[in-house]
Amino acid sequence: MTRHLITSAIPYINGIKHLGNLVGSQLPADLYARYQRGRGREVLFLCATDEHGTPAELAAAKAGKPVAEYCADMHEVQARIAEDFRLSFDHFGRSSSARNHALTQHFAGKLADAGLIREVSERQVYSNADGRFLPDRYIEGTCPNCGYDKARGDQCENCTKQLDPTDLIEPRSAVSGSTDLEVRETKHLYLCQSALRDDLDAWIDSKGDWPILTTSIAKKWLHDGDGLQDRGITRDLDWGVPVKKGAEDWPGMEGKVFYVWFDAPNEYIAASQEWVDAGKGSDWERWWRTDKGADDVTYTQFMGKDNVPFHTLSFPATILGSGEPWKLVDYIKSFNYLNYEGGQFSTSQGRGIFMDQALAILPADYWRWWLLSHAPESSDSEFVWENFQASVNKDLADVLGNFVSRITKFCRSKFGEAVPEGGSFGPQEEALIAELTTRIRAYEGHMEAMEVRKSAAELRAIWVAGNEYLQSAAPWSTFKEDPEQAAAQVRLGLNLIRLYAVLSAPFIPDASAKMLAAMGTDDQVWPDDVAAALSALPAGHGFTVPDVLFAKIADDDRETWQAQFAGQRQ
Ligand code: B3M
Ligand code: ZN
Repeated sequence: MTRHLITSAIPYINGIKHLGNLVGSQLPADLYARYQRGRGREVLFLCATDEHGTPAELAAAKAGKPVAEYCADMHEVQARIAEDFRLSFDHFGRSSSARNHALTQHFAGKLADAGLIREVSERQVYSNADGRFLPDRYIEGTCPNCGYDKARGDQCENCTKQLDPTDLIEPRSAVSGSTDLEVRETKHLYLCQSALRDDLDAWIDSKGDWPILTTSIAKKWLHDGDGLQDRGITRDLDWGVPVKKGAEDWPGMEGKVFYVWFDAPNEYIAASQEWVDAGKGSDWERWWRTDKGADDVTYTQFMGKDNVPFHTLSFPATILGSGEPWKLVDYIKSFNYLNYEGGQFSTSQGRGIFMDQALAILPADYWRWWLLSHAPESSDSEFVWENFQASVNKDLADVLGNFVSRITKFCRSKFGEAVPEGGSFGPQEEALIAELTTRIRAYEGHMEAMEVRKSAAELRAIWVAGNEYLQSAAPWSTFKEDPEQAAAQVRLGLNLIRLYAVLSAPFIPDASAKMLAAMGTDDQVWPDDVAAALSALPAGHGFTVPDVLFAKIADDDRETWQAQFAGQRQ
């Protein structure tokens, strides 16, 4: 059976992430991991914090902490919030780990041995006002490709083009705003990506099933203009992976570190080593080395569209260039952006809702459901409070929550707190089973294809089907003339709760756990056979009426939150 290696883009360490970050990588990756586990497949789901580069240094300076301490603290904060959002990573690693240092230096050594690294005397931007070399992302200016005036020296956020700072028109220091910049000579290492262009091109061509969003971005950077450019992979910074060739020093590179985008993807592999070191697993190589069994692995990556060039070109260039039998990604699921109330979510401007703030007002499931059912897949999508309120109130409270509460309370009042005996399924029940079978197969298809919105819509339709059945079977009326028949209807309804818990767990794990607990079962077997699944809880099986699964959001609350989040995060 295939094993699933799943990674989410690793969030930067420089602060708590907003909901736009969450829905673009970690949350859909979690959905997929939970679904695959639910189907009984072996899964390794990894994420980490991305701890190097200038953003980490600057955030630490702002927090008044040494950068290593800042990263350690912020890693804990992010890990706790991830847990509170029920992100089910098998390991949440750190790109600053000793494992990643060693691995990154190892790759650099292999690439150098393969003749894929060259030294370049480079002219680099030095800020006289700031008294330092300015790393790429701390130079801002106008994008030569699209004209966006807040493009950063490493990448234009607007058109996703990877840039070099000297490409920018009218550059300025993002640290001080100063335009008193000069260019100084310094030596750096370049990865000869251009030598791998044909290999990368052929590899991407072999991925006919990838989403268009992914392949179009990759193809654009392979073929537009001069094609794939060699990339500088070292920086003049203190914090990062020291430049070494394997375990050896690299003459002339003293005091330099690898560029954060050179080390960050390697952390996907290093995280699996950390997972073993932490005693959670025993063999990382069977997930990553094709000479050690990883040929059976299906590897899926989740990320926002701005991360696609690094995963379709840069990281594969490292892997292919090493000449070693590492597992390459099989499928890249990428996302557009989620906007917030008519503008962008923004970490730097504190605009939107951040993960900790979200959980302070409502439990994880509410957010998970809205975010996933509105995932920015085919285009950007937008968070609007009214829409969030309506979707929670309708889908979660009226459809799912109400179903669970009605059937359990009715059973308790007429038959007591055990699955009732008697009666048998007739045409109405057969029709429901047939509809559910069709819908569950469709749900599986969408989940396998990582069609997040379609999966959510199908799941909702599955909940609706149960409600409609209950509405038309009306056991409360049936009970008056035919209590046996009502018993059969209620038995089906109670079994539906368990079925819903199993199917819904990837989206709303806490509600799912509550439903299973109320049904007095931990039978989470996937409903391959729907009829069988609907008799899993036999007559006489005890249950309890759960507390309200989802509270409705009142207009007052919505208005309060709307006002609370209208400004900037302090
Ligand atoms: N930290 C960017 C981001 O969080 C970056 C991803 C790295 S994936 C190896 O969007
Ligand atoms: Zn641009």
